[in-house]
Amino acid sequence: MVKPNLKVKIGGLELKNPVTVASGTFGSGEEYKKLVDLNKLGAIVTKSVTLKPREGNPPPRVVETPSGMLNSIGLQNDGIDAFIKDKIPFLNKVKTAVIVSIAAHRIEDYAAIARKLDKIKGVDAIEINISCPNVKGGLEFAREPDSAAAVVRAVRAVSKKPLITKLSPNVKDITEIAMAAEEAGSDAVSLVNTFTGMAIDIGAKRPILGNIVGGLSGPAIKPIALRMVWETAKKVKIPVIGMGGIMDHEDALEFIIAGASAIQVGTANFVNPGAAVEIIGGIERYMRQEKIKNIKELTGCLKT
Ligand code: RRO
Repeated sequence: MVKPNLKVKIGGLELKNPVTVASGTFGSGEEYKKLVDLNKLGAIVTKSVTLKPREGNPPPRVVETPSGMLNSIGLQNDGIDAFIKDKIPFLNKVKTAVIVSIAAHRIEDYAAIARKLDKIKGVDAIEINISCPNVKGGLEFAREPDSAAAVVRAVRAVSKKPLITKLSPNVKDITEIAMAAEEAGSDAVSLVNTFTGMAIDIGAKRPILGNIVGGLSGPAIKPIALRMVWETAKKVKIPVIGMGGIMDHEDALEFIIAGASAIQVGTANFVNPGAAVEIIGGIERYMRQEKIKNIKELTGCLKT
């Protein structure tokens, strides 16, 4: 059998395969260059960047739970100008799509960051993070269709890059937010960001995280994320990028069969930096076994 075709399209952007690494779990890629052949990845999604530098939340910022991980990083980053100066030169050398995640508290700040990125060669798409659970107001734009749409419209007005809107699971109906993002001009939606949760040190009778609450990711959230991806993919015409506890190629295939055009590997990178590359190999093996020539045949092929 000829090599299966794993190429997928996200708006105008073609990815060599559907396996990408999730924002906040892979730095800006350079940190992983000695561990992983970055050129094999479908895309690198960088840690969310804000207009001005941010120190992030007080430690501890990460805690392991029996089936997942809680984080409360609090959007630590050096700000967009330092990102462009320090990170883009390396990212320009990688033969992988680069998706820059952006976050803000004000609509005009989202637009200001996107305007700066619009001029930068080597930024292939923007992921609009409206769903950070760990900073005050970080989730505000993700909660209502109108506010999500307002952010997307403001970014769309200043950017020609493909736009992906990253959605929160901490909402009443994620499909409504996805449809609003589509209507406002988003080229894709990615879901889900982390679920708000907490952990307590029973000896000290204190929260373990410095910020008390954090975002839960990992295998614990996979069935819920999968259900949300399935529901969303039925409601929008734009590509859905699925994530939430994908640890191996079988998890990735579940998301693709549920309706995801591409997937993001997040928490698994902390356990095994090679996870995403292994997942690409696993998907290819499955396609050969099942005699599937094109990954597009798999997206949303769920029989119900
Ligand atoms: O930085 C964080 O604490 C963080 C962000 Br921006 C996000 O979108 N999701 C998450 O779990 N943590």
